[in-house]
Amino acid sequence: MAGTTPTRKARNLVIVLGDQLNRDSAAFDDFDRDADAVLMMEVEHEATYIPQHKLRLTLFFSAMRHFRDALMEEGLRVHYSTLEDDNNRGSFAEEVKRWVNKTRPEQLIVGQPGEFRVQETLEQAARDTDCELVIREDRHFYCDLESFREHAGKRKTLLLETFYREMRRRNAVLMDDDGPVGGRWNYDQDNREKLAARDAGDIKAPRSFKPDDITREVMAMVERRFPHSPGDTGSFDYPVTATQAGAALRDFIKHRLPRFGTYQDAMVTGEPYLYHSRLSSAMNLHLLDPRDVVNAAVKACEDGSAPINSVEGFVRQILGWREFIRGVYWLKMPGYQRMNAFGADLPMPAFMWTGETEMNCVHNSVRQLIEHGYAHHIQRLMVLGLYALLLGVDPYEVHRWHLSMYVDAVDWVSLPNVLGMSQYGDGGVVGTKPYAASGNYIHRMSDYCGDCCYDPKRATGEGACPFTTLYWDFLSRNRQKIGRNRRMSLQFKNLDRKDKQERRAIREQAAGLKQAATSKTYL
Ligand code: FAD
Ligand code: DLZ
Ligand code: SF4
Repeated sequence: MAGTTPTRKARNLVIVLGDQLNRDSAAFDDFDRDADAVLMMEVEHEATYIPQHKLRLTLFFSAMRHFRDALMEEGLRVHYSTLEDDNNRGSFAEEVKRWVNKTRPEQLIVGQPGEFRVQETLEQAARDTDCELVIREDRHFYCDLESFREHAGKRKTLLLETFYREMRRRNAVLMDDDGPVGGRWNYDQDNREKLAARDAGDIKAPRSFKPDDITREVMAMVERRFPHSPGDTGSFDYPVTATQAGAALRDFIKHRLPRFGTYQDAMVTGEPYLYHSRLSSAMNLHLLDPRDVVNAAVKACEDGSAPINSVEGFVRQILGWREFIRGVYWLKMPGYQRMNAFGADLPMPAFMWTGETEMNCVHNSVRQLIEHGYAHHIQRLMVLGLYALLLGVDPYEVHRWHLSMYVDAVDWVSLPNVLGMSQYGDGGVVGTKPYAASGNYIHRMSDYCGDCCYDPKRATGEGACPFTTLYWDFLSRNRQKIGRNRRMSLQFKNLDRKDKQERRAIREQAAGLKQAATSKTYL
């Protein structure tokens, strides 16, 4: 099936955005097949306002087209603008106006968009066309925005742990009466093992989905229209339908969940996924309901096929972090995107787009990102994010780079994770301290340093690890801002052990690194 339903007047025009591909969305409540129509728009602007990874473009367009076909098979009236339609005006604003003029609806209805910018655009388009826009709560998430606001309103500072326990109680997840299953709320202490490369090779990789005709058509279109975008469509194997997403979930629960917890922080050269789920893009496009994911993990714990440290660690990511991050986004936008606690202003180095650097950890992580549009949490936080933080890159630029490079990035989830958690640009809204560390952390959790020309222990001189140099420089530079944070006292005590001469040498070496790293930029 393809294309779009013949145009006639609609009562309600229900807008479905590229990350809203769930049929049980509130936008479809009281949908009347005889009177209402769906509008889906592929638009050039969303693919070009920042450069976008070819895998990300393929994922969105292919999943949208599959969802369109499923709706049409059900008999719903769907107006679908493909990127290559001659009449396509190229942006949400202009396409909404065009379709409102054609169908003359009484109301536009949309689920809560995943991006503040898009919400504002739709509101403006509605005003311009004099058509009422109804924005419905996004039921995909466990926590509605009002409940998060209430949670935040009762507290001076936000803390993931407090929110997460509230969510566990409220949703009766991993609870025995009023206490946590297993007697502990948190198994993080058990979840920090390093993994040897020889053991990583045996882990079953996530389910791979062979592109069908629709996906292949999209891949060709992406290569044709966006030849200069990062990456290559050839390696595309992500789930693009709810059925495929369900299969990916079952595969994870069976093969990787049992050891997810123990090795969740490990990094191994050439092994992008390890025990991770690779479910983020399916969830973020709403092909997969987080409740189904959490319930499947809890069931694995109940039937003894996965231990509590793994199941709790995994549930914490979804019921805790994912919901918390979304809550912060809508609580703090639009001001949040301008926050920059350290006043960091450097551009993103070119090698963060190409991987052309001698830092083996960065090289490997970026090459993997180019190949799969994916890096796992610790690569994001403690390699790529850490490098940008220590160097002093503008946190909003890091977020924009992140949106460009990752298949699972949508504004609501990328911004608080990148600008907040990894760059501490929000001054401590998401995290309680900056995730600042030297090359020694990477050495402890990966095999990258063994093949690197730098020495993670050395901060100065030839062969010094740039992470280690920049780490000490970062602490010295930002002492005024974070020196009193009690959770960082040990780090500052260690800095104080360095004499004046050493500190000067660090400062000079760091200045050289910054100069070299930013002398070439990509954009
Ligand atoms: P797993 O390790 O298997 O985790 C399971 C699920 O938990 C993920 O699929 C995801 O849905 C959820 N999750 C875990 N941590 C977080 C978190 N901090 N915030 C939200 N959800 C979380 N996740 C995104 O989905 N999109 C992003 O754009 C994104 N940007 C990030 C940027 C940085 C700097 C960091 C540190 C984290 C970011 N995350 C983001 C969170 C996390 O890294 C990814 O969700 C995860 O790596 C995706 O791989 P996975 O599905 O294999 O996850
Ligand atoms: C990421 C993306 C891309 C590349 N293209 C489209 C598109 O053509 N149409 C669409 O509806 N959504 C697209 N998206 C997702 C949007 O950029 C944005 O993240 C969501 O609309 C937010 O809800
Ligand atoms: Fe990365 Fe430094 Fe280790 Fe090299 S030595 S891999 S740059 S942490």
